[in-house]
Amino acid sequence: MEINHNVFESFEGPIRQYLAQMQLYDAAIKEIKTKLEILDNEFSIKYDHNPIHNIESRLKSPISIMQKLKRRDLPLNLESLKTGMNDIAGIRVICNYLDDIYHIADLLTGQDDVKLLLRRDYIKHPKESGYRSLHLVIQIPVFLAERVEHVKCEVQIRTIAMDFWASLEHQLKYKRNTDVSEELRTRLKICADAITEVDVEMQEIHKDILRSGEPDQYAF
Ligand code: 0O2
Repeated sequence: MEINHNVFESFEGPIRQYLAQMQLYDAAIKEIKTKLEILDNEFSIKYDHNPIHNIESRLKSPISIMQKLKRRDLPLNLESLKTGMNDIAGIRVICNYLDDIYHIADLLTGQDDVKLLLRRDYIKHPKESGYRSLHLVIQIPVFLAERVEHVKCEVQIRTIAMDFWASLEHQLKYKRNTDVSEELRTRLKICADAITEVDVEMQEIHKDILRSGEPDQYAF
């Protein structure tokens, strides 16, 4: 999100504080994306393999923020936004293979300035819907002119196949204003299970190719 500073300076009070807070989340997203790109580049040079297929990011919209705060019975103020929400800054890392997810997560959270606040492994423990991803809530320092702010960001890491399923399932469930029937939920879950098998098999094929003598090796 690019912020026009002339407009920014014309705001007072809570709106200005909200914009300043959003600017911090925006800065955190930029920092974390850079970290991920550096890791991906290092892999590609050293091992001829890119673990990251692509990276997406977003700042949660004001409407979504308000809805989430209301759902959780939290007051609509800056404090509950900062302490009660983990996903105002969100990064989605789409990896090629299952192993890439855990390599990237370990390398990112192993960095000195990255503090891991929460880790939810919905790959080893998928949600009832069939949703699979590794979720990390991390905190990183953002250096401003006169102070350092520690800013939270949710990083969702998943394979291309998991992302394909989650994107379509999200559209099918949330873009409609009615609940999805039990039968459709079961069919979506069957698709999620089929995709899991594909992910595992693609990983195995990749490993077999590596074993057969290709130069692409993981060990640092
Ligand atoms: P959006 O539009 O993606 O942002 P937390 O957010 O951690 O404070 P919560 O809500 O319990 O608490 O977190 P959870 O369930 O660990 O992760 C929420 C996010 O994961 C969702 O964000 C989705 O992005 C994704 N997600 C979780 N379950 C599902 C699912 O069944 N299907 C799909 N497609 N995505 C899922 P939001 O806020 O719902 O929306």
